[in-house]
Amino acid sequence: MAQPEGARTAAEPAARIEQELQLYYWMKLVRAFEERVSRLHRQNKIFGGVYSGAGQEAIIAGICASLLDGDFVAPLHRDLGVFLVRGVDPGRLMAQLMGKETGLSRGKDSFLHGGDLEHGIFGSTSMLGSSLPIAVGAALKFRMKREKNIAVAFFGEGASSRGDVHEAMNFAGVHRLPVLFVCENNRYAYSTPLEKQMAIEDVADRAQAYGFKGHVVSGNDLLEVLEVTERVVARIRKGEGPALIECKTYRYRGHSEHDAALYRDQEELIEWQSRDPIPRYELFLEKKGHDVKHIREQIDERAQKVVQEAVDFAERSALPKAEEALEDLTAPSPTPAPKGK
Ligand SMILES: Cc1ncc(C[n+]2csc(CCOP(=O)(O)OP(=O)(O)O)c2C)c(N)n1
Repeated sequence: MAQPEGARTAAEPAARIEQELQLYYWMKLVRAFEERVSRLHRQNKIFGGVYSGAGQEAIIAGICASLLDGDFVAPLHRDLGVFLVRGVDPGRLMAQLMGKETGLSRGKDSFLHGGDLEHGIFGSTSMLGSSLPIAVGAALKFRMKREKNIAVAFFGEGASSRGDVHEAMNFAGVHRLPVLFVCENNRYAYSTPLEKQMAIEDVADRAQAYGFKGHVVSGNDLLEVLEVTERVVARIRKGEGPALIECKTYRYRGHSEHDAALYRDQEELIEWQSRDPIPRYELFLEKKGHDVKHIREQIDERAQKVVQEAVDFAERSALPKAEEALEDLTAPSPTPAPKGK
């Protein structure tokens, strides 16, 4: 990313400064994109449910910053930002949300199950937690083929109560597979509060039972997520087996756009908003000598432009044709082996 005006020019490596600003841009882009999606949902332009991750952007940016081409990611229904940060075209993503034929699944699904394997993104599954065994399977494939990549599985604290999650972690622990489990603990699973979900304080404690380390970080502090992830991912890539990072966070909106979240009180929301990851990171940038006001203006403008172009592209795109309804529903049959072999 070209450095915006206002970026400090101290004797620090340009790559580091560029990364600092790139992370800021990612959080801003994800927030702007999701805010727009919420508005479009109210205008009845979105196909299917909308599960906003507003408030959780530092997790997406901080985890994805350590990923490389070829890594496999299984995001949660709330992780639209993973698509943007992993480089999926924002226009195609918006078209997916609007059910258009230019979307990732050519208009055959809502955002919820849309994936993009070209960018190593597996579409989330309806059964909570069932994407963890899939990520573990991808990690097993990396191990069997001696590939250097890793798999990452995002899940919520609600999903962590499901059997699939434990089976996946157990298998990964036994076989020391290259997989990172990321729990986005936002304190509510739909309307179920944390204390009704589990009898322990930290999901991360469960990792010990499967023979690997669990780490707890503030999911609203990008620098903390980043620092722990870099360390943990380096160990996974070296072959030291799986790890779990639990990110404590909060979702600002309801479970989905149709949920007014009346089961939680306003004060709690306001308290968490005061820990918003974006202004918190701006403070860091300011301390490092950046002209934050200037950078914010430039980055907001850039993010809004990207979002607007994505909306324009999606709105211009056609709905899928009825005669294509049965295409791409199953994987192509493997080419039969030549006779006599
Ligand atoms: C096995 C299963 N049970 C219930 C649901 C309905 N459901 C969808 S999302 C959700 C809440 C999930 O909470 P959590 O895993 O903490 O993730 P969050 O939505 O908070 O990000 C529920 C109960 C489901 N999809 N699958």
